[in-house]
Amino acid sequence: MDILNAFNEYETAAQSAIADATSAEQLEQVRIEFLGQKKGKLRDLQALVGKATKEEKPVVGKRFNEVRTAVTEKLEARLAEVATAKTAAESDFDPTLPGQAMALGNLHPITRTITHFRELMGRFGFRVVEGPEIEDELHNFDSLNIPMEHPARDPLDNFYIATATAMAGGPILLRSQTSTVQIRTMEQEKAPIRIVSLGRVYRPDAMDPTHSCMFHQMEGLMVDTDINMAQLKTVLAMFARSFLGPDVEIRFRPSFFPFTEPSVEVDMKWGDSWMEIGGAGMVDPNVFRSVGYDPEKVSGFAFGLGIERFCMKHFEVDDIRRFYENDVRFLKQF
Ligand code: FA5
Repeated sequence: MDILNAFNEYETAAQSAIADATSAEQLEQVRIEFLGQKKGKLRDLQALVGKATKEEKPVVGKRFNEVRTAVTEKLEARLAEVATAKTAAESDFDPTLPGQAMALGNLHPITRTITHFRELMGRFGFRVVEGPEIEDELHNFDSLNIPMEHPARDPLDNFYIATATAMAGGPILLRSQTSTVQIRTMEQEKAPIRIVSLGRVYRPDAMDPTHSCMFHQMEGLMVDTDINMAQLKTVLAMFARSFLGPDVEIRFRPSFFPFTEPSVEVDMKWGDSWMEIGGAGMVDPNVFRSVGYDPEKVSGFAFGLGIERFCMKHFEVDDIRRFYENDVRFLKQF
């Protein structure tokens, strides 16, 4: 039937005109041309329907409606597509620009040092344990044989936390040393013990090239039946050489800590002078008693090392404050 051919031709032409249109304006032109009420090609088709014979009419009428609906729907769909494309084109998004490379971070030198310390001490057979940074006086002082009148307890030399103290019903402070973890470990475990604990400690010290008010310590504790000072010196010397190289010079000086007897301080060569890197000694019998150990049956050594100072030597940093200024130019070097 010629009429149906005309419908098909109309539909094909309309579909391709719609597909070719790339803007709302062009689509409006297509609408006027194909669906327009006044002069559009649809009117010509309508005229053909009018001319159809009585028999042809039902078929032709149905086809007319189909074609009109199909073209109208196609036009609307394309209009929506063009509108979305326009939004994307108008935005700042330019898919042809090269991507922005992600800046890769790296671990803080102190974090790297801590990881390295753990690994070295693990090889010496020391297990890593954790302890809280917020402490009571029992663990920070009492059990460590630090008497009530000792200057280490001075509120001006510690960070006491007023609110926590009020809530706990007893003095609470930020721990001033990791020796607290010796006590916590011995409270929970029986000898033999061989642990290290690495973490933050806090002291209101004046900041200078070797002092910070927050710094890190590595505590070590070894308790067994026959531990002596020679073993302590060997472990510390081996550790220092493993971390800082075989040529590092360290020395031990007699010193005093309430929780060790005898006690030493450990220094390392720093240019033409020496820098203190830690304290150590044989665990004081009073400490053993405070945790329920029998000092006649066990002996032990303990040490507390300043992690920042090792890190300074290792990475050749001459001022501790550099670690905590968050200067990316400095941190990038590691
Ligand atoms: C102590 O803290 C003892 N608890 C160490 C100890 C443990 C002795 C076990 C015996 C047995 P001292 O206050 O000296 O000791 O600190 C130990 C190390 O921490 C120092 O040698 C130093 O390396 C480091 N240190 C101390 N104060 C600071 C600070 N303000 N900033 C950076 N490092 C510090």
